[in-house]
Amino acid sequence: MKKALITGVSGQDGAYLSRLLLDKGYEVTGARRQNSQFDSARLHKLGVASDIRYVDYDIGELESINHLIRSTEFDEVYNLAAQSSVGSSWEQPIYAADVNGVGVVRLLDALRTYSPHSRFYQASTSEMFGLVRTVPQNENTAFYPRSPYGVAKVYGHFITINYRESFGLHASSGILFNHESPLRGSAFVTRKVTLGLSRFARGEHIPIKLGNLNICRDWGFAGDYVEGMWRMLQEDVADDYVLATGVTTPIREFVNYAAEALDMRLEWIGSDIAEHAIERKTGKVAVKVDPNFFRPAEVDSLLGDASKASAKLGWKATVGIREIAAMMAHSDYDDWWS
Ligand code: NAP
Ligand code: F7E
Repeated sequence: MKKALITGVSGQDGAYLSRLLLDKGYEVTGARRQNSQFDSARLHKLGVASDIRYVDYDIGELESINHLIRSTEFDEVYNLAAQSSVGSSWEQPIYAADVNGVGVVRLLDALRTYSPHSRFYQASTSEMFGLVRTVPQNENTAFYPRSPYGVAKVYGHFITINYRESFGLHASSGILFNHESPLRGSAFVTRKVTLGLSRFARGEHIPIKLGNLNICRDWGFAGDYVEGMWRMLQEDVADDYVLATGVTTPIREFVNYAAEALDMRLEWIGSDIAEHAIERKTGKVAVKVDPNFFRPAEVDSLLGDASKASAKLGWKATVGIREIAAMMAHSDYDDWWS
């Protein structure tokens, strides 16, 4: 039985990856951060909470990481733990640097010292492309991060490559574009929209306040992306891969897809900060712009080219954005009733 360690096991990807690995017969250890109230809601939702073995650790403490890596000989280590909110990274830039950047080298160094044969996955991100240099973005596109989150992730990405090249670790980095699901955190824009619209559909007519509606993202389904993570670690040679759908969609369009799924029709009126959407049946405002959600620096548009993952890993995204919006909207609407 293969043994896998997942940091960030309580998050969206941690839950989907746990389910995937358990289905494949792995023994899954989930690293939980010490001194935080462990939220196992997503793991319960996928029915895997009681099949995981949990260990407590602190990604900020070298001794804690060393202890974690020494405790078991893991075949595969997936580093998903992060301060993952780009917006919050401006409020806690040093924390973001420590968890998302230096935290990665703490793990890599423990692996080099105590478990050099473990395979390692680093959760890199399309946010590293930031102010994009080419369209679409692939593994050769230069990085230009636009947030403390993105800057820290660039360090995590390159230190993973450096430990692979310096010490021969089987360390791979997945440059994943945005991926969503009904388990997405409620502060991310897609889930904020599906939660808000499902409340609206239930009769609670409070407008959703959003930031910049012109932003475009290459949104995929989290279930597909954890399969890609696993495939990277099954390769004989470690490498870096982009995972993306190859389709980019403006936020406004995502809102329309989610509304459609809830049998609502939106009419967009006005521009810039006066832009808003009226729901036709009720005549009430369902969405409006609130500049408080604008970011100090933006990533306007991302579009990924996952042809390397397709050619080498046989991976491709299977769920389109319209389907994802409907899946999330229906899940939020149904949960409301239960
Ligand atoms: P998520 O749902 O926000 O989960 C983040 C996880 O990290 C949670 O388990 C959280 O634990 C943990 N964490 C937060 N701060 C921590 C700390 N100081 N020490 C240890 N653990 C900490 O994120 P996700 O969407 O699953 O993303 C997984 C990884 O992929 C992250 O590294 C993210 O940056 C990266 N990524 C995500 C996307 C995406 O679109 N989802 C795209 C590219 C890359 P608690 O429950 O204790 O808070
Ligand atoms: O924002 C805009 C916002 O917070 C997407 C993380 O998983 O994916 C995620 O980061 C876009 C941004 O995700 C609101 O300005 C407008 O341009 O859903 P988000 P993110 O920042 O792309 C990447 C790949 C990761 O690696 C991260 O870990 O939507 N936007 N209005 C808004 N965003 C939010 N959150 N809330 C709004 O009201």
